[in-house]
Amino acid sequence: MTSALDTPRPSSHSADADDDTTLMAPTPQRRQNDSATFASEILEKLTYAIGKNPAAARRHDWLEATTLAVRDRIIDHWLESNQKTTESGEKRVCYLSMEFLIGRLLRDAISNLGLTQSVTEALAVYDVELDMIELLEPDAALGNGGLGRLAACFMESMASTGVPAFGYGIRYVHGFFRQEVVDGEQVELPENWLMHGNPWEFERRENSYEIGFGGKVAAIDEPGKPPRQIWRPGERVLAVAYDTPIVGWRGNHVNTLRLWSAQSLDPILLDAFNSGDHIGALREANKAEAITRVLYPADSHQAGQELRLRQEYFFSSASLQDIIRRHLKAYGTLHNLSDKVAIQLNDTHPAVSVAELMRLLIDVHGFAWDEAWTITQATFSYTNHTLLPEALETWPIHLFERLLPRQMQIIYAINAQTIREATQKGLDGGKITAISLIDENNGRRVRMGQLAFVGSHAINGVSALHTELMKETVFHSLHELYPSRIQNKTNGVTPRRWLMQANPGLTALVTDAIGPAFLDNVEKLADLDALATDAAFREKFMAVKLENKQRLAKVIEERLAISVDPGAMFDIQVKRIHEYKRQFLNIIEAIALYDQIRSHPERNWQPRVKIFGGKAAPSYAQAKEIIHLINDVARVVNADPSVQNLLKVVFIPNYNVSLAEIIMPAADLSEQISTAGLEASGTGNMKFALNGALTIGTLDGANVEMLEHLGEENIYIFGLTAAEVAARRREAHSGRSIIENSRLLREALDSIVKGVFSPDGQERYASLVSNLYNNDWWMIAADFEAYWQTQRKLDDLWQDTPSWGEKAVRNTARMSWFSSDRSIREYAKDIWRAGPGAPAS
Ligand code: 26W
Repeated sequence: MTSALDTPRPSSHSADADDDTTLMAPTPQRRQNDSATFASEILEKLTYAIGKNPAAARRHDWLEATTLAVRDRIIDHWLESNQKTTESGEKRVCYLSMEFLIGRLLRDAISNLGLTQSVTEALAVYDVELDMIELLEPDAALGNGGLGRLAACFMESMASTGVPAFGYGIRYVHGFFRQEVVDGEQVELPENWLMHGNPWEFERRENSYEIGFGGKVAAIDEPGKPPRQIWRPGERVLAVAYDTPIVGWRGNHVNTLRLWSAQSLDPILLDAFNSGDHIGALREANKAEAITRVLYPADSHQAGQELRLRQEYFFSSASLQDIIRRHLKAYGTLHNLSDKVAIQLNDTHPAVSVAELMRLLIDVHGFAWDEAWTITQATFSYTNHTLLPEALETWPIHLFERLLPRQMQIIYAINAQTIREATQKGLDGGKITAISLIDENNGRRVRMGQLAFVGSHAINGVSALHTELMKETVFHSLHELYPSRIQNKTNGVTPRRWLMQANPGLTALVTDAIGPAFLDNVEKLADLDALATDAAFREKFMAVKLENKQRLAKVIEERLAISVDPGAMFDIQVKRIHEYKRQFLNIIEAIALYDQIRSHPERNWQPRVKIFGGKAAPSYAQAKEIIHLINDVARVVNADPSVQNLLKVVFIPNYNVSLAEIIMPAADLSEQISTAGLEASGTGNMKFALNGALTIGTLDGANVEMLEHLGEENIYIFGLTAAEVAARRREAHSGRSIIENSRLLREALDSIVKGVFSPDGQERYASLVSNLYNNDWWMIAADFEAYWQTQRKLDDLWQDTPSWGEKAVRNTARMSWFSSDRSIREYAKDIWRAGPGAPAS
């Protein structure tokens, strides 16, 4: 165990056992990968690791035996990767993220190691199907949505592109809640991914660190030495590391996802226990362990709870102590830290790291302020994922001071230094208020965005539009002060998981058509463009789509007992439920369509299945009402024989990574309809289009760049621009006159208010609807007409099968730029200066 709380440590080599030594095998043995070897190894694992023979084995035992056999291969590659990085002294990237939404790992590992065929054949020997057992693996839901999934795609891409990296996060006992729909409403149930153990993780007790909270700061004035501050925490908990290997494409490189678990320091030695108060002692242990018990289920609203701040500091401090220990062991000094380590802050959740690294450098390792600051800024960079004011983290000063008194002092000092610099550069009072790390207007709060910004050498947005808006809005004044710091890094998704694994049918077809080069270089997908006008190819492409739709239709039938026609257009919106994402706009359009089909049955309507999925934050009342409305509408529409073959509405409960893997390949139409200026990037938009769905979307987030890459004839853009939304908001826009002038919209809203979909609850949606009349903050009324018209254009296109098919093929062909490999290469080159091709340091 290492303590960096109050004992100044000499800059010397540590004797701790650690990952580098445990993972330093002489020459790892290479196992055979043929199916016979696999079959015998799976049998051996079943027998000796699980203690069963094939006759007694349940499906879950086969899953575990298979996982262990595959894991052995990964460990071989893992050892090699670690050894290579340690020996070469290459720079490492440390990706600090509160969330890693990794989903299931078995298919990912098997596919990246090229073992799919061997493992399938090996299991067949025992009459076991890989496709069946892999479904039993829990979906690791250590994240809410886009930010967490991006971290998972980035980990996979760093391994695939050979960037040596650690992902650092929290090992939540309970991940994101499981959603059920009962009587149309969301019900939240606890998630229990560790229930059957977790064969992917390795506990590393030797990598444990003490994390302090509370207490006091003492000034120490020793003769002949400069006075210094020492933090004496009132509480300490232990952070224990759990490592999961992350395998890159073809197993060329394996990185580590290191998640921290909180444990009480030593419950047995607690005074309470000694005095016989066992319950009291357990209370202490419980309090410590509560830190990593559950993921906060909020993706756009700051919870503001003390426990959340504890989580943030806990994993930040543990990660930094770990980084420092490894660095000291290799180099014996921290002066060159930023040459060897790049730390990426995934949003502001780990932003307290800026103050914590300063504390460790100054108080523990004896650095002077100026050098500590230079090292800190050169080491950190920060990604912003949202401009929503309610999502920008701030903490009340009194809470921060009580929990982290020394870090608070350091933040004040950073603030004073920043304001000095701004004043010297001639910034006026208003601008100084804007850059201040302390918000003086709302009961004095620490602004984590400002802290992350000033502590970093590079700050990035996640799409071109979002980055420009960052410069104009939240970070306007900081951008003026440090004009070269903000840069754009448009998001991406890993083609391994989101094309090759999720869509084996399309992968086989593409391999057949253009050869396998795209597997290693996704940009080769562009070769498909030439086939978009080839009728035979298009038909095969749409036949694969149909199979994927049949697979989804089966899931819908099994889970919801709703039968949908795979020949209908699958129009899908899956993502967190939020007002700005405008699922409400989508369901109003469904209602208007329902009305129109019934009043004009003679028109040439095209059959559609409107599919929704997503979770609402448990405390977000409006989002939950929207889920309720979708389910209410679904019940009425699906039971109405007059629209039977033309319209179905489906809400699939418990949207998660595993469901996404079934849904993305099965979409004809992808709904990306956020109020312009509010979706930082979106990554679902990329997964859908890569799998050949057309997009209906606003000029928001990465949709803007998708338009550039796809060409305007291959994407359906509608609605107000970000600038127009901002202008309307300044003019105190309301929806009333728009609604009064649009019969379609008015009638749809009237039917909601009249209780057509909620005969048992007439008032249920009154406020949802009156918000549109009185305010229309999210521009739903404002964009409705354009949305409706664009949907009808898509109806027309649907009838023209060759044209639809051509556009679908072009979507797959032209989406390769949105690979997270491309994002990672840009980060590596422009921000981290790490990875293949980086200058040696
Ligand atoms: C403090 C509460 C909280 C928690 C999480 C506020 C905000 C967040 C995240 C920033 C929410 C999030 O997941 N943002 C999404 O990040 C994706 C990856 O960059 C983007 O593609 C999405 O547009 C963005 O909404």
